[in-house]
Amino acid sequence: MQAIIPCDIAYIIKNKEHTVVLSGAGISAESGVPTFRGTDGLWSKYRPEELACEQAFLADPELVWSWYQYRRDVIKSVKPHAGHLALASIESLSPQFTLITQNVDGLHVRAGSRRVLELHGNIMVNKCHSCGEETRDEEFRFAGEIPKCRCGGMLRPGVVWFGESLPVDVLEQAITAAGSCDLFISVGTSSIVYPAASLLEIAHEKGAVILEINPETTPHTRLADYHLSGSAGQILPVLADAYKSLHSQTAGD
Ligand code: BJW
Ligand code: ZN
Repeated sequence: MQAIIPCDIAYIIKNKEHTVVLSGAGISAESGVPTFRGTDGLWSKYRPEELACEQAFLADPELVWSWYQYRRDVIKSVKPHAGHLALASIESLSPQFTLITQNVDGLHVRAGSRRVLELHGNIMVNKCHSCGEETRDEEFRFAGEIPKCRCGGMLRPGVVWFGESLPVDVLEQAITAAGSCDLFISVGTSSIVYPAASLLEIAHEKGAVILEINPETTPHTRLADYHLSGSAGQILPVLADAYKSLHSQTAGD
């Protein structure tokens, strides 16, 4: 592991052909969306494995819907922050850039990122537990009654729960991007949930430079070439500014 500052990283990005970013809940924390494995909040007494799974939904759909409605309300009330915007601006200057997110909050798209792969779905989507039909419904509010599909089945949030497969086409694109990138940036993820966490391993095996941005270490820190310890909202804007200024110097040459 090398000691490094964001300006040095900007040089690294500048010299790379394809940058892949894998983001997790930590990047949305500074917008006000709680992380999964944090310690504050009403829902912290539940581990994500206890609510984000089909067994929990079938055992107590009201409890699971209440959790998702609370999270939908939080997400609707927040905005992307400087870290999300920084990734969108790095993308706009990069030859090839893929943003893979585990987040279901849609904040990267709202920040202007264009090539976004949502590995775990989107929280604003409702999906039928019986027929699988999906509809994006931002107006729906859970108020105690489980919503029903036109087929009569129970509607659930259109996200990927534990034990469920990720959307095949999205996962394939993510694996291809991780296996062909030359720089892989992991930001705001605990790196413990698979198969998302395997993407960094794929990139590492193929020889990509690995950068991790997180105030804490993770099981993947040992694979990282660089670990920037700090928050996404502080580090990414510095990185984007340094990158932009390098870019304009080259453009002016
Ligand atoms: C900051 C910050 C700041 C804070 N700036 N950073 C291989 C090995 C072992 C287990 C498995 C395996 N393969 C599959 C499994 C099982 C399972 C799994 O991974 N379990 C692990 C817990 C061990 N995986 C699955 O079940 C997956 N499906 C699957 O594999 O299908 C195939 C299959 C099918 C059937 C049978 C067997 C296999 C599906 C996983 C779905 C995960 N779903 C969730 C919920 C999504 C919907 C929702 O939002 O409600 O996804 S769980 C939750 O965890 C959510 C997240 O996307 C995901 C990852 O969490 P994330 O983003 O990393 O957040 P945190 O909170 O953990 O970490 C935040 C980080 O930010 C921390 O590090 C902080 O330090 C940092 N931070 N502030 C920067 N300001
Ligand atoms: Zn249905």
